[in-house]
Amino acid sequence: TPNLIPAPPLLRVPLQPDFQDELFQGKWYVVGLAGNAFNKEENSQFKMYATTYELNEDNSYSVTSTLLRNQRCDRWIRTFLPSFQPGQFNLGNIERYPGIQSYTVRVVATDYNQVATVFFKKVYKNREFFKITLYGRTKELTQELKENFISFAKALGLTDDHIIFPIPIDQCID
Ligand code: DKA
Repeated sequence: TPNLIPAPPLLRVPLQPDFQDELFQGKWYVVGLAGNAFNKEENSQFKMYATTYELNEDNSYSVTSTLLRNQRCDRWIRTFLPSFQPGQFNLGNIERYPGIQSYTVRVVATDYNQVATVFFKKVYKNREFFKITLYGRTKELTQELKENFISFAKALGLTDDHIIFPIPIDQCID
């Protein structure tokens, strides 16, 4: 098992002020992806996927990711439960995910209608993994937004090797 770049303490990860859970709903394309278990070389052909957030009555989100895999559309659904402050969540039904000891989600920044950055941290089999996503309401974002994402990833200790920009596709995610 390779060594992992340590996950930053949550306190060092910004939180979107006055997070609006209703406005964050809907479909987000994963325009950028970075994490301590990602490798640019191994993932050079990584295809874009989309994640949809739908608010439930109890203020949890149903979170559905749709990915093209082996010529089929795979769907992954999980629940994010609101945590102690708006914009922060924990994975619901964690007992259904063998090996996962904790899973925290934090919306770093968003304007709701164009772009978002979200931080995810999980403890899996006693190892701490983290990733950040650059979400877009569209499949393309400006170079400036992508560069801001790269800077943020590097501020968290990641390098260019850990940052990927998935290839836009039409299947499954439209
Ligand atoms: C995304 O990549 C959303 C990621 C959500 C991850 C939750 C997975 C929990 C099960 C291990 O857009």
